[in-house]
Amino acid sequence: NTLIMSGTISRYNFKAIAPIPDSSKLIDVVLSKTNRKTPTEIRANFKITRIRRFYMRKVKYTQTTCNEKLQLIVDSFPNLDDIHPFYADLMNVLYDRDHYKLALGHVNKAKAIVDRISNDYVKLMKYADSLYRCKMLKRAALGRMATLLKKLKPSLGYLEEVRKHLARLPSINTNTRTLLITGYPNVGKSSFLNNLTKADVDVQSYPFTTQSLFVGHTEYKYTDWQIIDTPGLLDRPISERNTIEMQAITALAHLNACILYFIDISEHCGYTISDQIKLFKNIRKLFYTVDPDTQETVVSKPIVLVLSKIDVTGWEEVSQENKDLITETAEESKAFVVKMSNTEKIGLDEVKQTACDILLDHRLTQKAKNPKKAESILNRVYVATPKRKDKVERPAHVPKTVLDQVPRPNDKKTVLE
Ligand SMILES: Nc1nc2c(ncn2[C@@H]2O[C@H](COP(=O)(O)OP(=O)(O)OP(=O)(O)O)[C@@H](O)[C@H]2O)c(=O)[nH]1
Ligand SMILES: [Mg+2]
Repeated sequence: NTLIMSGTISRYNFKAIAPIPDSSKLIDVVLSKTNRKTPTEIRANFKITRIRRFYMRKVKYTQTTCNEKLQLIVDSFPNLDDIHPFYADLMNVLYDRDHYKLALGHVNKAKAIVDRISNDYVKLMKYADSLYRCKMLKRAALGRMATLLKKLKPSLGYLEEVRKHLARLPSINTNTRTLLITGYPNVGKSSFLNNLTKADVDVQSYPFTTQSLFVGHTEYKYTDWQIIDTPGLLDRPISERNTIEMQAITALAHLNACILYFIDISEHCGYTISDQIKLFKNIRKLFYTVDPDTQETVVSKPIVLVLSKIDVTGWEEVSQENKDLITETAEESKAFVVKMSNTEKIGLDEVKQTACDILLDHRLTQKAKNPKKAESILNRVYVATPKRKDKVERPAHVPKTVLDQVPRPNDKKTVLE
């Protein structure tokens, strides 16, 4: 049986895109290649057919180089329809899907125009009756191609900016085991990532320190886990969220991860516990899905409510009202509650273990529920039942020495010390 790899590629090498030349550089490269590869070795006394052929070749050569360069640019950028929805959405948030598609479309369309220019002038050259005419037509053709490339300036400039930014994006694997940290600003998210990984993310005593996604790696049960830190969120409708917050929302919506929702119970972050719970309830729908069979809403992502900064305010000091609020919310969302402190290093491992364990558990149940997965596992299990080849009885032979050592049911059990 052949194993067919399906699904989308989980990791993209966005860092491998070659720098995009600006339009004048592109014109330079194309024209100088034409000059180098098709040197002028033609004289007025040559036969006109030979002269025509020479200049036609020059125009066609320029057309080919031009289109090769443009194709290379188009091919080097990911197609938003082919990549994982997380990356497609993230790129939409960061670079605007329409702008991106328009820029690539602009470059792509230029190829067809180059072809048309080339064809038009090659046709005209068939009627040129002198070296001078041929040369003028060639010059006009190359000139028009150069003008066309010049018009690509804004699109090429934009694509180069996108390329530079893409190269700085963290490499998030959409398939690997993931813990996703979220919550209000200033609640200790980045400090937690730094405590568990070598990520070394900036930590400051003011909100909005983290402005993009960060990824760190840790080990649990002998496998690699990625932990993603996200920018802090405020409680507001999605339409009012800015680019920075939308990166966090995109990750929350698309990544199959265990969600670590941080609640600063000391309220030192500047937001009350009840506000933090309100935000949780607002974004909670991102972790729910509707079961296609029962039409019931189910919690599709495991959640841990991480109560942070317990070195400042212990759980006992939290008002009864807030305690109830937290406990009820956790029950509603089937979330686990773990208390921790980054500065005193209390509960760090407990948060990690809880999160990892419930994600592993969740992945197992998801796999068992998926009928396709179950079927594919069954397909790999094959129970062979041998057919009898004759009537001869072949009883199992157990040596007497072994039989003698087998304890009978009424033998006394020996207890090992
Ligand atoms: N006392 C105490 N302070 C903490 C703890 N964790 C973080 N802090 C402090 O809280 C402040 C914010 O910490 P960050 O880790 O930057 O918080 P964040 O959630 O990443 O904040 P944003 O990036 O702005 O969303 C810093 O001054 C930290 O030193 C903790 O467990 N106890
Ligand atoms: Mg941060």
